[in-house]
Amino acid sequence: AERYNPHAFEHAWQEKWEQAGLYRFDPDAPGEKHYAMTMFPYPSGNLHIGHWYANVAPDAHARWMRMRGHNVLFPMGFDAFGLPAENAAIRNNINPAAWTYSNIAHMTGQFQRMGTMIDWSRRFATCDPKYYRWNQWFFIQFYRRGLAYKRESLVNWDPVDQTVLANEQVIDGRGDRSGALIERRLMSQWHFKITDYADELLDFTHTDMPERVRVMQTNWIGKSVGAEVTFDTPAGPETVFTTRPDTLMGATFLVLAPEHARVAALTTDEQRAEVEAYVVAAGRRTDVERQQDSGEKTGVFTGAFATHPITGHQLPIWVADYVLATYGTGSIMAVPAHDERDFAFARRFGLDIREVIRPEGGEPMAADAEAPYSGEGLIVNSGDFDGLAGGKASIAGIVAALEERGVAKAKTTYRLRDWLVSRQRYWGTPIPIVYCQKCGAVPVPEDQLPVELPADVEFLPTGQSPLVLNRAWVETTCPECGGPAERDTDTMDTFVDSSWYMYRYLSPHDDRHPFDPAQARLLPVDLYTGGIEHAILHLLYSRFWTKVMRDLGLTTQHEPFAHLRNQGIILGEDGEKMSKSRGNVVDPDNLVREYGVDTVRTYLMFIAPWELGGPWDPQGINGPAKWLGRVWALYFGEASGPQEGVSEADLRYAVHSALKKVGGDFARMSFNTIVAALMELTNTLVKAKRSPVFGTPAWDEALHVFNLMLAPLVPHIAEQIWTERGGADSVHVQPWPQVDEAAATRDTVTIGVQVSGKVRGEVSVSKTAPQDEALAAARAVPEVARYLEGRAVVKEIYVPGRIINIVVK
Ligand code: ANZ
Ligand code: ZN
Repeated sequence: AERYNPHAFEHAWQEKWEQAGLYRFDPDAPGEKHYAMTMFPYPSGNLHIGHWYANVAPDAHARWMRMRGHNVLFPMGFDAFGLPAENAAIRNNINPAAWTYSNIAHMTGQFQRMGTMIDWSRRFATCDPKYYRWNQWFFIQFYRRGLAYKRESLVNWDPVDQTVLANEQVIDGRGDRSGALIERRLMSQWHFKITDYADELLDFTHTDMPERVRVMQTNWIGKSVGAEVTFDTPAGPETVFTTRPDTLMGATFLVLAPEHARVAALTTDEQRAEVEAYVVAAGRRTDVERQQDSGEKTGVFTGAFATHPITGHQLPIWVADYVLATYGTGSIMAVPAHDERDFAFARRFGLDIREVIRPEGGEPMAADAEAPYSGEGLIVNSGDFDGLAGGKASIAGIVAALEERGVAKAKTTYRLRDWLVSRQRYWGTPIPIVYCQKCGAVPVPEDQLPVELPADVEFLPTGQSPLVLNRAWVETTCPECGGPAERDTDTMDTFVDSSWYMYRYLSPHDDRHPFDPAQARLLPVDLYTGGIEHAILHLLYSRFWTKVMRDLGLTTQHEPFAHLRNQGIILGEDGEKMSKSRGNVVDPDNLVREYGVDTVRTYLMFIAPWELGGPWDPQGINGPAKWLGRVWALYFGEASGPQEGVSEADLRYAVHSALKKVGGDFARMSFNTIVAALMELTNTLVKAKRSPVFGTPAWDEALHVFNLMLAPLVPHIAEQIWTERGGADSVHVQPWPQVDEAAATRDTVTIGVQVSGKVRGEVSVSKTAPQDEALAAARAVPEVARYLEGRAVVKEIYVPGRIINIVVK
């Protein structure tokens, strides 16, 4: 009767669903389990359109899975530790916990307004001591297994956020949050030994991740197969890592990283001042700057020479910052004839270039060559090795030969570093270690966990964590000897929190285990969705964490996620990333107030292929708004307009072929095409309402099936329709309808009918209709009949399923 007014019922339904516990997950309910998760948000204060985009489509998918009979767990929590809370505390003198929890309350309300099927009884925040005590418990298990260790290391110091960052958090030499230029500092820090799992992390057999995510992780781990070769030097044997042992005879000098421990010992007195100045200058440059191929190579001679292990030649030893201290052994054998960087360096400083790989049938390298040769070929100028194939293929054989002579050893190197977890910040999980003068580092006994963050802290911009300044908290007793001891004043990287939160949803209130082992049958997460920005860090860390949990006997899973899918990004109208400073931010709350939740949900699924995203179009939302108005009128309005000729078969074909398409598109997570298919079906239904099929059982079936198809996408209007049509219970506990395959496939096709080569009308006939039948149907089409009247037919052409042409005179 009335027009579509979502505000009349959307909120009421949300409250009813919540009261009825409609979305409460019961692990013992029937149906095959399906664990769906979207990446939990940081409680920054407000849900933005990106959160909506990330959550609405997976919600529709989870609802669809539920209707298909799965027992669906779809939880949500908050990634609640981290710098913004602390920075807000420093700026506005508010407690980080108060700031965080008030944001969580607000954002939970916003999530509820989205109409998702999230089971809120499982919500948790990682800043809750009930959660982070398990971070500490895990830390201690890692420590006991030798997977957590403390060592001095050269770290990335963010001078703005006043903390150390993991390599993964340094982007182009800058802190990923602060944007500050990162400094290098030597500090004693806790690390997790993710490198123990490097090879296993390269294996994606048990997890289905998009190709580009696998590539990014693989590159990050950066496995290089090669050899270590040892050269004698005046300061002892120096080992280098090379991926090209086949070029050993072309090594004409060695290069050490400026931070290499042996630089001082090798440097001769004449060279000392120059080398020291160079090392200081290099310390000010970031790894990225150093590795830029464009910049001119810099370096300095140490004055010392190394002995080539085969020829005995004396090779000068240089220091240069294109060699990184943190990769391989921090030193290289330079082969300028075949390596770009070595070539540039040799040209710059006039060092020898010796060709050892030559393309088959090629000329010897010219003395004034302008570039190295890095391709395949035959080994030359290399004594016994001459004539062998050079390049990757022959490396194993060459290494074996060098191993026999005792000058090299096969070696595989990884770019991946151990995970640095110490942060000099307050708002994180305290590291559960105390330091005793007698006993050294001692883990806090498990029955004393959690080590809680003290609440009475002051935030002063001193560059020191409030934990350091809180002596009452720092001073404690040693669990081993009872003597005086001090707590570790660092907190854990917040990536620790998100590395295992998928387990916590299984039993979020368990205070005896990180998760209840009886719930392990719900693992792994069947479908994990989130942004591509987490392709490396978060995913690698959580994969690592699961493997450690497996090795601790906590799970039998090898991977946390069976399938991962990434959504795209909704950009501003201008095609730029949405940001307050650009003034192109779209506020979902305003859209909901204006159009209602279901329209916003529809638009976010319709706006673009979900995995691609795209720019926001403020006009675009009118389409979905109008569509839902038509859907409403279809059920509750008066039919008006000319009579139509929809048959029962037409209607059932439209309904069941749409149902089939929508099911397939849900399985592929192709949400925009689902909305398009339902819009198209609406057109047919609107026509059918003005046709003889109206009021027949096929009509009732159509309205029923369409109602069920709407449910996952637009849960509120679907529920309202369901109830007003007298449906029992909720539309959201109904089974997904079955496709009637016979109805969904039709062998009829629509063919254009030409009269003397001009298309005058269309006719629907079976693909296999005999000529008489097809032509009879064609002549009966009114537009065609008009052109035939009073004319003589000279020829009739019929290609079944394709062409009908009636030629007249
Ligand atoms: C000799 C050689 C000859 C090399 C040649 C390359 C080509 P990936 O593939 O990335 O692992 N290298 C080793 N340690 C290094 C460090 N700490 N800093 C900078 N460069 C380093 O690269 C391995 C190659 O990079 C090694 O193989 C070494 O140079 C260099 F025709 O050794 B090669
Ligand atoms: Zn002690």
